[in-house]
Amino acid sequence: MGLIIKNGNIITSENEYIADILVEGEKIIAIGKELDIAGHEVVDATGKYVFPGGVDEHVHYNSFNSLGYETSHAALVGGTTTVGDFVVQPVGVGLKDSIINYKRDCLDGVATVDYVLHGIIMDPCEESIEDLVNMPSVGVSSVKLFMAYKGMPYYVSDEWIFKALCTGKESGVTIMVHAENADIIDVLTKQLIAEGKTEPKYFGDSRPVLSEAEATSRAIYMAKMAKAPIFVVHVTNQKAVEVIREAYNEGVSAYGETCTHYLMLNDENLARPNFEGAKYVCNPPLRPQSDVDFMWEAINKGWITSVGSDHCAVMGGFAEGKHKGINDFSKIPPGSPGVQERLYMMWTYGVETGRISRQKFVEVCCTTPAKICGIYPQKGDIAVGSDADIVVFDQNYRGAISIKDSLSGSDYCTYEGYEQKGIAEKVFLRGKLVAENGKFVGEFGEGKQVISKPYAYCYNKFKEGE
Ligand code: DUC
Ligand code: ZN
Ligand code: ZN
Repeated sequence: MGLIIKNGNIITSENEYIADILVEGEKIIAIGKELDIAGHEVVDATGKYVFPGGVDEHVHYNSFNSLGYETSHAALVGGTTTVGDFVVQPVGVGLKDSIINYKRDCLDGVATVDYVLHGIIMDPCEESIEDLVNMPSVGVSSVKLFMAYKGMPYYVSDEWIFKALCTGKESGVTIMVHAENADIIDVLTKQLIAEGKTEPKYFGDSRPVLSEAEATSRAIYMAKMAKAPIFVVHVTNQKAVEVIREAYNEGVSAYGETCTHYLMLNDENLARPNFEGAKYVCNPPLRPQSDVDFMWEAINKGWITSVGSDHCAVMGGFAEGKHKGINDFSKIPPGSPGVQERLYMMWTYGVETGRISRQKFVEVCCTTPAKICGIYPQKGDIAVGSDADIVVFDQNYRGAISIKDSLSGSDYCTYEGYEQKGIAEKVFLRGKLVAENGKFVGEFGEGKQVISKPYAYCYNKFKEGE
């Protein structure tokens, strides 16, 4: 017996049409009008939208002091069926081994959502660079390097970024960068703290727009010299987007993502009273409203390819985690939960306000992230042969984001009180119903690794092996 999702208004990144979807096992096996329902379970989606399960290419579990996969059902409840998680490389452990160990220790039997993994180079040395070519053998074809965090384990110098770009392209590994100028941030942070400006409202001043634009430009020049593609994660502002856009127009394979909070929240949140600003400390920081407005234009015009959540539910939440920085904003653990709310914010404040079309919503939240992660068309599309990751969306639901509905494990919601128009009425992961109207109804620990194919989206301008 299969499953038929009947008569829904199917939205893909390119199309919208009413049809039935036939699922057998874990896959979509047919799409058409008036499919024969005999012998199948039927879900009536008449009057509802139906779109691919969200692909959130940018989340953190078990890194940056964040909670782990025991909270990953939050993604499913929010309509996201696949996440892209960044795997920390402990010093002294090979890059490939860091993936094998992480899977064994943190994922197998714990993950409830499907996941694709990105490496992080944290032990910059020749062995780590050489190991890049082995990453596809463990299903990983993207690796992040941090230009920020002077004096901290995440930081890598330009030498290693350039080498990673040169070697990564030999095996089709996409190099991702966190682009902020570490030295400038270090100087400004020390100055501000020395002046007694220790509250969260000064956090943004320590990491200015230009420190991001400069690092973005430097990273892209390195990619150009290496003749390699580059993907800039969590782009926040107009200047950085312009750097990417100009390079792309000149023929460089430079791409960027932004994140939900850079579309939803501005820097005024950092000045909230009673240390509440700490909830909004993330790297890079929230920007002025003019940049927020520009980022909507950037996704609409295709200058920015995708929208991740940068979900990072800091251990201890606001009460204990964020309060580590009560006397010094630079000690506030960065990051906020957002995987559960990403699609709702993008729909409510993007589609419902007319800022983006429904197709664009699917493109930036599902399809392009899957392409960037090398997991398309298995994920990110409603198509015959794709995994049956499907959201039946009731666009008439009206509510508000509240911590009482949150499954993130944190004690606060980044978007507390924001309107929510529409709800994932039913969420299917590989053909199994896992969430219904804000409730998790699946089995814990059934998430699977999605194997990432090398030479993914960012290599589109390249030919394999060149
Ligand atoms: N970068 C991220 O992508 N997430 C958390 C903090 C950071 O620096
Ligand atoms: Zn980052
Ligand atoms: Zn992140």
